[in-house]
Amino acid sequence: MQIDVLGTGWNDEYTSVLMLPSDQKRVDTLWMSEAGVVDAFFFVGPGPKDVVMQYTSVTGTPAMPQLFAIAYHQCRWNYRDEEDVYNVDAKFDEHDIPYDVLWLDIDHTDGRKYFTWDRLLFPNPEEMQKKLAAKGRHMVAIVDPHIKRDESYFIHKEASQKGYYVKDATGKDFDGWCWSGSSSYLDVLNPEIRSWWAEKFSYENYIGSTPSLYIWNDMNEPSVFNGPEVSMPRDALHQDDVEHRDLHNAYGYYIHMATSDGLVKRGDGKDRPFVLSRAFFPGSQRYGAIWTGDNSAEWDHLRVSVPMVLTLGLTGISFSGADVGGFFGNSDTELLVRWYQVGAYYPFFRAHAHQDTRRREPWLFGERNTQLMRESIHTRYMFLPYFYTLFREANMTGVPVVRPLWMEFPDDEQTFSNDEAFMVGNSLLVQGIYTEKAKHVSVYLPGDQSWYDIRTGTAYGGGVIHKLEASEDSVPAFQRAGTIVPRKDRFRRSSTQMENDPYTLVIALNSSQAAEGWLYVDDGKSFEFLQGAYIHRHFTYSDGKLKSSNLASTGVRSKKFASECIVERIILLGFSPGPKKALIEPVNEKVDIEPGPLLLRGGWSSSVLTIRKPNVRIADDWTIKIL
Ligand code: NBV
Repeated sequence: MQIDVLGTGWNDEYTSVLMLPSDQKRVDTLWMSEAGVVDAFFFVGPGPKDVVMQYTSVTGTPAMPQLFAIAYHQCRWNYRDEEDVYNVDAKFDEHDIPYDVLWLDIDHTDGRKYFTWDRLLFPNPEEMQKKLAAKGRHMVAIVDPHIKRDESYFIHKEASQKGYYVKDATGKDFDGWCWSGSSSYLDVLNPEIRSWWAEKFSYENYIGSTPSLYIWNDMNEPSVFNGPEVSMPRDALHQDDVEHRDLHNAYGYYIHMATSDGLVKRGDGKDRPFVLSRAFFPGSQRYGAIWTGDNSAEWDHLRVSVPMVLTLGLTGISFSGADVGGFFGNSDTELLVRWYQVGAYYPFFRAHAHQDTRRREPWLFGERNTQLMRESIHTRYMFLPYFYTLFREANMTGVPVVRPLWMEFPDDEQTFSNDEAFMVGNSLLVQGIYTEKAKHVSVYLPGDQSWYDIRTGTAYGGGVIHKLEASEDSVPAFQRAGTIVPRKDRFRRSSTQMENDPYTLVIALNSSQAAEGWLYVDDGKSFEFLQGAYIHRHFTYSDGKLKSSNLASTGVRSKKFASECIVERIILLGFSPGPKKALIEPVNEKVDIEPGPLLLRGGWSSSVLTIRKPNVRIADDWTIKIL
């Protein structure tokens, strides 16, 4: 097996590690590096979470994204023109499907000169972004790093005059072929050139951009169609005559860094950036999200997306996802639906498709399939408070948002080779369905505690493989006993419109009749959380009492975040015999506990109990006694 340790896509193996087969308990490896000095760090754990924490203490923890960025993204190469954008946007509303971001691929530009617009197709880009922003929606435009060699293009003119391009071995500006035709590449190894690039994202420089526009860096390996291994020649020269072979794998990282800095600096510099990148390097997690590149509409590509996303998480890159639906080829409807069902749990949830594929927005496959895709997207929106809390955990500790089962159950050997199921945080287990017309699906539920089906509330034993009927409605997902998961159950057009909505807490008891969970909330947008403007709660259930206590630092907090949001519903799983009343303290009010549905639009179940309208504020300390 050959592992491309620092590979950034394509076939570029600049450092390879060969794992040599061995029957013994030890593993031998052979390390080969094309150039440079190998820095080896050993992270001793002992647990898998400790290793990731130690690794990200060296390379950096993931940036905290804006809330919108972890909601659903709709992409396609290409949304053709403004009319297309408005139609797609309107259809989401018509079909009652939330989405947060609409993406523009390379053909929105004037001749693939990035930072420009094709004014015939997009005559009023600012107005277009503002119209979507009025519904709390955002847009993302692609900005690739190859610069068209066209004297009338302001980026090229300035870059060539300033001598900012990577040089070929003879010292001339390197000229390679990419989407824009004859192109040159900025020498982003040089900090001066990175800040020049960052400046290009200011509203004055990027004409037609507004505060709701964010960025996608593609082709940043960098891709050079006529170069060796579709990249830059190894003897191309960067600043101080550093050869490309010495930094190839970091090229994409530097572009990502400079783009992300540009978005921080534009305007009043208050908002967190969002930049998606295809190429990455250790540390890329500090600059934004990564996707797994050009996959295909095939069942195996759906299957492999899960270990790919899990592996990225283990390398500190927790904000990642695969193209939902598969980039190349036409997805059959069942595959597309299953992909939405799994993709709804990727940290980065975006549908994307190649320009040669048939259109595949969620309403194009008949009412039943629209409903199934809508439900998957709704599931993601429902769990947004939980996801956001996990993103903050990743931001503070490096522990990824989605985790292999063995990260949560390191003592359970049965989890070691299972990469078809995964954990979202410590509380949810998701099992993908990766075959056509599956009648059954086997799910291994680790540990010795129960698991509750997130749709029905049915309890399943831990430490057992369960053979379940495969439902077309969803992939199997379970809440682990002993956890409390925060949700928001009202569906709006976009995540930003859910800001003031009330919460639901789902408490799943373990065999000691206890559970705990967390909720992190801030303005979802700015950097003020770094100065203390956030709410961080710890929910515990034990001795018949649910308590909400403050986790936020009690030290000096120069900024505050206030929220009037309340908890509108508490769902109890694993309570038997069923209690009838609850006492809310400190207000001393008694409320009823009734049987009820686990999901707002789901079936009714007598094993699920609900405290309706406890109306406690998420910002406050309170206790609810189950009587
Ligand atoms: O910009 C066009 C595509 C993009 O849609 C895709 O997501 C990238 O991975 N891009 C690659 C270049 C074309 C690939 C065939």
